Amino acid sequence: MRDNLVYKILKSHVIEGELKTGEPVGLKIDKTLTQDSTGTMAYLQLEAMGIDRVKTKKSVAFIDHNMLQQGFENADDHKFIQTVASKYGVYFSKPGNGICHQIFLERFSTPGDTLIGSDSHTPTAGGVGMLAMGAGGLDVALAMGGGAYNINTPKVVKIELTGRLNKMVAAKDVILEVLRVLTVKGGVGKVFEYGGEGVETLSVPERATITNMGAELGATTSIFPSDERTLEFFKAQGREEDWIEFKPDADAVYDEVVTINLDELTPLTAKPHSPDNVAKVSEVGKSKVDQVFIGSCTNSSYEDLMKVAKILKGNKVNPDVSLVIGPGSRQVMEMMARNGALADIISAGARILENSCGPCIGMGQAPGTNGISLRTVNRNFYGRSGTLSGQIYIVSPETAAVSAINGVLTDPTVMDVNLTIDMPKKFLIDDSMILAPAPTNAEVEVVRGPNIKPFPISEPLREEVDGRVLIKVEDNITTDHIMPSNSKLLPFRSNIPYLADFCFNTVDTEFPARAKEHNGGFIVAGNNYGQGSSREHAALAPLYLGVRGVVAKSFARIHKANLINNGIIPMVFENESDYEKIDLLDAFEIDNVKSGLKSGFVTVKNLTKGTNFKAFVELTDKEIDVIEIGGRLNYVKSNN
Ligand code: MIC
Ligand code: SF4
Repeated sequence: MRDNLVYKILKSHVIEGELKTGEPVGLKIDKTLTQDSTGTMAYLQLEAMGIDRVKTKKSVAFIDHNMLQQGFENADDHKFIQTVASKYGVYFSKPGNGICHQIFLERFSTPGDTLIGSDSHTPTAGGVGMLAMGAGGLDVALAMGGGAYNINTPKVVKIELTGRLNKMVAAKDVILEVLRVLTVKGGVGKVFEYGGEGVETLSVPERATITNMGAELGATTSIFPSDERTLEFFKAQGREEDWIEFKPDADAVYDEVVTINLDELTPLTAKPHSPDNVAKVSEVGKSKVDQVFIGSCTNSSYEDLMKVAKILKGNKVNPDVSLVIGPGSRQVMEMMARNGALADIISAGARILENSCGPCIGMGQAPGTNGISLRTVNRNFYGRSGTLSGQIYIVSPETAAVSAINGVLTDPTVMDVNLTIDMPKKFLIDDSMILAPAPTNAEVEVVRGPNIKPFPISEPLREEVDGRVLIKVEDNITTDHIMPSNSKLLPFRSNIPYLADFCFNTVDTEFPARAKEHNGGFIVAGNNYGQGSSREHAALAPLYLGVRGVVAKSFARIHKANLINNGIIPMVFENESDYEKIDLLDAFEIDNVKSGLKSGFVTVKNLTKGTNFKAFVELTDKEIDVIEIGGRLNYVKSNN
């Protein structure tokens, strides 16, 4: 049949539309995940949909992001999610059990199935052969309710891995190399399928590091086959019955092929402030390091942290460095506590955090002024660490650990340590922190703290849309720019009126006041607008501030979907040169919008300049209906 892995899953899950590259399809979703910082919204939306119980094979709610309980807000939100999950038939992973993607991989992943999660790193589960995609909370709520998940049929790019990694070169260096070659917008509209003889040299956690950070390419997702190495992992997790062999046809076809020779890779780093700003560690020079963080959903597996423990054993962390370790799950932490590796890490002088996202999302451990921080995370966007002047370099656990000892950024190949890890045949399995839902909906009362405020709902589209240009931003604006997240703001993820006052805060602190003064208006942006996280707050806060449309050179996939779901019109410049001709506070007017949406483009009048320009609106028929009726929730209600 010449099917690659991606088409095998797409063919068995397509329930709307036809599989033709670029064309919209609706997929049946087998499993879903949410985490707490997007989950409160997702479950409020699920409640608003008026269904009784989720209709997926399995849905899981994790608590891993908002872990610093500085006030009542986070603990209240945890309780809300716990009770609402139980009521609707969703499994609940308690705070302390670990990071959603790590636990999902360990305990819930199943090759050949579909997964969507309200977190952009959901593709982690692609490491075992799932088609796993990040989505906005509302899309996840809809999938929990049994609805299709809509994507454009992606191109499938084969990443052919040849050879084998050299010692001290890591899976992280593989994905950094892919990012170097393809950039943060190189994956838009594509799924990356890994193949070739190099695949079998990589363990499941290594594969998961690669699929996790594939999100930074802007890709729909990334996937590995499920083979003997995958079976080893499932056996160790006591889940052999969940494993199937899942391989592409021998003569499978691909839209493109990119070859990466593992033998040739050397340790790499992504310099501030973008994951594709990649250079060889050896060429960056021995910059002095203030902080090292080893953890996050990209690199916090048992295998990663055991390697770190081997490097640290018998050494001390440099006196000028703060080394912070965040294990990915309780399974990882407990196994390392029992085998003594955790003691080696503690003895070296590391600071041990609980099993959660932690510093990756600015939940504590913000570096000092101008601080240089090496991190094994997947994103080093401006301001994300919580310190605007912080300089975050993304590195592998090996580079991080060796540099923590030396006090300067160091190519780890200089150190001679045996990093072979004897992987246990059986992992420590204890699911007592995963709570099963109540048997029926009626048994549970949902507990709602005062921090949970109603979410804004868009209004039906008018014939004419007008307003001022409220902000004009550059290329590659991330959702961390649009709706920053840190320990001060994350507790308000269920309180849009509060959050809205910080919208675009790292770029332009006047934006919220300006938007309110002018009763809303437009955002003008460059390429790849809204890259990064899946947080729909980056659409909800602008919606609350009256934003009616975004005109950009191009959009990132999940953010575009979130704008549409919230009734905000995404428009793409026909001529990119028109971007240059727009200034802050120019008055825009778009007449006959509804017919414009149907014809695929609108004419935007710039009343201030007395000029016009054309913009494409690339929307499916369903998306047009969603915008016309004022967002996806209104659409769902009107179609029930
Ligand atoms: C991230 O890594 O940016 C996050 C925080 O996990 C987000 C989700 C969020 O903003 O809550 C993501 O990746 O989608
Ligand atoms: Fe958590 Fe960071 Fe992973 Fe996002 S990228 S899920 S914040 S660990």
